[in-house]
Amino acid sequence: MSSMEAQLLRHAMLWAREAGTLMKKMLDDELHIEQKKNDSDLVTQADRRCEELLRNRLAQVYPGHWILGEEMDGGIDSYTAFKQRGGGYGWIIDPIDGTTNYIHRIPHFAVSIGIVKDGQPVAGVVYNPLTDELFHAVKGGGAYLNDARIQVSQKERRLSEAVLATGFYAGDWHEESEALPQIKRFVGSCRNLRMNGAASLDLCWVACGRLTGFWHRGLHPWDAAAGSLIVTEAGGRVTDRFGAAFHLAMDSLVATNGWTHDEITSIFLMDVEESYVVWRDKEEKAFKS
Ligand code: 2AM
Ligand code: CA
Ligand code: CA
Ligand code: CA
Repeated sequence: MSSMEAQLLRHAMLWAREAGTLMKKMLDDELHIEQKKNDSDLVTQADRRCEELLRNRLAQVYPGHWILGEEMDGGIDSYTAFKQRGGGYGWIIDPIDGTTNYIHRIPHFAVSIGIVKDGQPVAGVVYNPLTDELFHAVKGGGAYLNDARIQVSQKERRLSEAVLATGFYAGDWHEESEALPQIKRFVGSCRNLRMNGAASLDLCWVACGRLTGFWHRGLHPWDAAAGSLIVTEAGGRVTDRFGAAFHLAMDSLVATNGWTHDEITSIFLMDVEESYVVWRDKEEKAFKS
């Protein structure tokens, strides 16, 4: 680890604890809740205050680094965001990951801070202030939960043994959506399924072996910037849902202990094959008529 990266990590850990303490304290008071797009897409004053805190610390200590944060940059699409920001060091922050849990006072949410250099993740920190669990990783340096080195689970080697987590948006549950048939297939083929409501923590739980794997569609860079590095540094595998190399602007993510990875991506490939068959039959019929 370079001394620069060690210093960035120290700051990320310090500020994650600071933001975590703030969101925990703000839980004691009335939460000021606002709707973003709908009843399932919410933001609180705590989300905004924590992002502000992180942005202020960053502007003071690293004025030359760029920032991408959910509550101030949420409207931009990921490709444009990365293009605009360019190279150098960047900080990708989710002030509260698991806002719905936070609002319902379910003790499962975190602050997530990912650091990238020229587009590549170099360090990541995810902190759950209620359990006081701080996950971190630096590229090439392994992954940690507090002071202990962590590793993905070596026990579950087949999908039938896997405990998987996922998450969906309210908008995913319509008739034509792929979400329902996929859930059905996974429920039928894995040990069991969880929907915990905080993607950054799901990734860390894959990294420390509590979960065998995790998949999600439509995540944003701040959901996965820290957690995806923590998984790979813990010996796990991260790709898109078809098994292609993962990057932060991607529309889908699959993170596993490695052993179960191909079985999981093959479930998504089944959908592609099915839609190919439907398309092919339609073409054939049109050709014959
Ligand atoms: P958030 O709490 O920071 O919004 C839940 O499946 C996971 O998806 C959470 O990590 C949540 O992050 C994220 N997510 C991102 N956009 C979402 C949306 N529009 N609705 C629900 N969850 C969303
Ligand atoms: Ca999030
Ligand atoms: Ca958030
Ligand atoms: Ca949100």
